[in-house]
Amino acid sequence: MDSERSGQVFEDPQESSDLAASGTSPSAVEWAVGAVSDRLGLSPATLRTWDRRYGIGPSQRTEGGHRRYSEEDIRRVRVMARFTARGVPAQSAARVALSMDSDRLLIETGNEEATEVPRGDDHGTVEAICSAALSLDPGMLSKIYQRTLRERDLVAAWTHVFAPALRAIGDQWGAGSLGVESEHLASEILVTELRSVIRANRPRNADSEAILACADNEQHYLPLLALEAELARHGVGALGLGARVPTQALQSLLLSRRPSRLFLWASISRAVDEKLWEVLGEVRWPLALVLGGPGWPDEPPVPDRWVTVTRASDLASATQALLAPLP
Ligand code: B12
Repeated sequence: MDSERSGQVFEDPQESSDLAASGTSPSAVEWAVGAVSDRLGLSPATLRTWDRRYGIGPSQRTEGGHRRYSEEDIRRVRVMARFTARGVPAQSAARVALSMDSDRLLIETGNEEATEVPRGDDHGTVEAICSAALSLDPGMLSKIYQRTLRERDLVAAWTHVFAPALRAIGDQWGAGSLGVESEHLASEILVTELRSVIRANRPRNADSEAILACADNEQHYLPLLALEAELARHGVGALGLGARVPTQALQSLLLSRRPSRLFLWASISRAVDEKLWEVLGEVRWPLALVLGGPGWPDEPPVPDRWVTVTRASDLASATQALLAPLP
């Protein structure tokens, strides 16, 4: 573990920006090298080199000698990074950055700070997603989703961040405080990110043994994608059919492929007497059916001779049910 990442380092972005905005002494805020590296996208090695060679570094150190950056130190590093990125030699860039006083640094870096991905706990990340959706900011949404996927495993990212954010967005839409365009944007960008997890992990030679589909007329398919991505991470390929799979199409597919596992998602309430149950009655081979989503009836009328039904309450249990050996 990088010792400079450890210790009691203040990392509350809300509080830090409040302090910065109110002009409170920047020495109150301390960031370790790793945290500065995450915030600015610069490697820890570069940060250390700039400190050692050019004096562009932290104004404080811990008793153990570890670097601790203040918000003002970070602004100076931003200026240095901007000049060097434009090809200005490091020595000259450092001279300019060091010549700037607090006010000048604030003016120079204000815009960049505004586009920084906010940091925080899961709750803070959910709020950041909602606020990026509200301000229709696709770049910020991608950054937040990507960072979450980098820092958490997929099940944790979905369960603790993405699903709560989707629910919060749904609630805000229901209350009229967020437009449907924000809901579309937040889900479209998440679709892109989940698809890239699927692409990066898709097993090369695995047969697509499981079929994943949304019920007829069901447009909500993000949970399906999350499941496909998680199965791919386990090296299991699946045939992900996405939204609104007509019951008739599902029927032909079932009869022609005779899959051993089928996952069906429904967010919107289904009728107890719909054709799907009849179709499942035609199954004449062992089929593990996993139902996910709040739309299914409590006791679906599935004939139990060949079809075993499991209700999955979350991504982890759906994955488990589809990975379990067949009875
Ligand atoms: C994104 C979204 C959309 C997008 C979907 C985009 C996409 N690519 O999927 C779009 C804009 C297309 C859309 C359309 C509609 N939507 Co919509 N949508 C949502 C939203 C915000 C997120 C959906 C989602 O992915 N949820 C995933 C998880 C977060 O859902 P969950 O139900 O909370 O999950 C629970 C469990 O199922 C489980 N769980 C969570 N994740 C997983 C994963 C797996 C694998 C498993 C097994 C379980 C599981 O844990 C949760 C705890 O109970 C929800 C809000 C919400 N609360 O879900 C509304 C919501 C589902 N939509 C709603 C509605 C009404 C609609 C529309 C009818 C609106 C309209 N008038 O046009 C349409 C069309 C619906 C249709 N015919 O399918 C309502 C549904 C109300 C209802 N039950 O009838 C909701 C709840 C919004 C609301 N607050 O009213 N929507």
